[in-house]
Amino acid sequence: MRHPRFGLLAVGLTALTLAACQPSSPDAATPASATGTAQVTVSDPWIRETPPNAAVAGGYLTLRSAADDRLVSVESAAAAAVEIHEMRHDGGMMRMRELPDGVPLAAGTDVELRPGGYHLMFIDPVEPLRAGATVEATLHFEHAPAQQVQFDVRPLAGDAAAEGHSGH
Ligand SMILES: [Cu+2]
Repeated sequence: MRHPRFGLLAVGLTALTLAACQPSSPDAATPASATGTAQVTVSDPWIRETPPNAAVAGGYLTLRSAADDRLVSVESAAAAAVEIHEMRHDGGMMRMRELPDGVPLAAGTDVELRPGGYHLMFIDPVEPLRAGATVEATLHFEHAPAQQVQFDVRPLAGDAAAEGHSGH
C-alpha cells in the first residue's frame, strides 16, 4: 500500500514543480525580447549653425539606452550624408575620424555627443543651417527601433571646435 501512495505523491510534486516553473518562464524570456524594443532616450539634439558654403555641420545630442545598444547610423534629408565621428587629441592635435561601427551605448549610461568628442557630421548641408531652424534626422540603432529626432540649429558663437571642422 505504501509504495503506490509514495508514487502518487512523487508525481504530485513533479506536477507542482512544473506548474511553479510556468509563470516564471515568460518573465525570463522578457529581457531577451525587450532588447528588440528597448527605447533610447534622446536629449538636447542640436546642430551648430553653418557659415555660408560650409561643407559640414556638427550635430550633438545625449543618448541613454535602457539596454546595451549602439548608434549605428544617422540619415537626414537636410544633408548629403550624416557620419558618426569621434574627435580626440592626437599628438597635441585635435583630429577626427569616422566611426564605421558607430557609438556603443552601455545600458543606463548617458553617452554625450558634444563638441570635442563624439559627434555627428552632417556632410554637404542641402542649404545653410540657420540658427533657429530645426533639422530632422533619423537615428538607427543596432537593437532599438529607429527614432526620428529634431535638431535645433544654434548660433556659431565663435567656438574653437568649429575651426577643426572647417579643415575636415
Ligand atoms: Cu567630424
